[in-house]
Amino acid sequence: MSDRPLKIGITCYPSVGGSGILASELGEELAARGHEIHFISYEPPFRMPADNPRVFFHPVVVNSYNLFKHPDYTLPLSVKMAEVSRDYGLDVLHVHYAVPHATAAFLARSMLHQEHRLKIITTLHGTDTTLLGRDPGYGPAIAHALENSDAITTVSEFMRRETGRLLGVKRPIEVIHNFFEPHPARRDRADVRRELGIADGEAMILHLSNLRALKRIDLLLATVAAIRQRESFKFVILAGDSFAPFRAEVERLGLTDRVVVRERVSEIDDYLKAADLGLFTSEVESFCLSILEMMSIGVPSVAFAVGGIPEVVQSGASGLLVPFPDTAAMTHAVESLIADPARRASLGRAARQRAREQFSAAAIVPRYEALYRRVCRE
Ligand code: GMT
Repeated sequence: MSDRPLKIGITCYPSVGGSGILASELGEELAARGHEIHFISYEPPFRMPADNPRVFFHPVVVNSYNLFKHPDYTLPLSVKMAEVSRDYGLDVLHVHYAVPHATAAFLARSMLHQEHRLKIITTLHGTDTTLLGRDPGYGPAIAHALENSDAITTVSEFMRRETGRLLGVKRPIEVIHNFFEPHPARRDRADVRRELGIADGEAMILHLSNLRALKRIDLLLATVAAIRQRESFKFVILAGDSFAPFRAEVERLGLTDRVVVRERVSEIDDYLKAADLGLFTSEVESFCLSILEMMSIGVPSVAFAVGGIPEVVQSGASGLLVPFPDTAAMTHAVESLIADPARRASLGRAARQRAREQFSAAAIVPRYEALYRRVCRE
């Protein structure tokens, strides 16, 4: 196949979440490289590029019928995938997060029969393997959809191993790590810190996530509550979901004057740039895109050494990792960085360099392009 621009369908979860963010950023980067991008989902992805003539959005409409106790998304999604593939002549359908996207893509290809040999690439992001892959109600369907994809990728070596172990997939799984490109600042650092009430001399510790159970917000708050120099920091949480269920715990731990929460912020870059260090207590992460987001602007993180995180952060060089679930070690690591701005700066410099060399769009997007061209040729 020549190097003509490709027509690529992308399906992901549009709500706040690493897989949707990665898929949106990938679409933006591919469009900037001349490809035509068709997002297919029930809503425009959270960070879908706006006003780009090469980016299209095709909504999947889910009607509710009294007959069904649970509305079905898989079938309308597969019908829309088939329709868009046929009408726009898609070369590739790239689905992010296997459930139910990979199964819907398989159905779409079956609907098209021989009229259009649609290529399907499935990227596994995390709980599609580590949680749903273990569920007997999902595992066999996920494995079936993977065996019927033209290529399978995932975001870390950890995930590649787990997918083999939990789903018994025999096909090759290519590891293409996540990437992130920082956007230009819109507000200056001092302005953002003023808005958040960070006083001079206070370190800004930042956590961002969708607060799901595996993020272990209990351990996060326990770590922060144990920091001895109470006046030395503010803890800012950018919450992708309502923080209300955790308010009582913040109060119980006496953290009300230390914790600042912003919910469902779409422009996170300015907050990242205002931070001094990141803090993450997930019990499992296939990669942890939030850590990379901070690394890419030179902010080091403290996290548990779980899942794919050690592939992203080299402990002691580009951040600090401690064994799960040792919150005392976590607090100690945070305290050491609060007290040592020079160490923060040197870890931050190394983090930024690593992000640029290993996990930038320039390093990663060509690998997806090469994969698309390879499956189209096969
Ligand atoms: O698998 C999930 O829980 C959902 C997914 C998401 O949409 O946030 O998160 C995963 O994908 C991200 C992007 O590849 C990774 O950075 C996250 O580590 C991963 N989450 C988990 O593995 C828990």
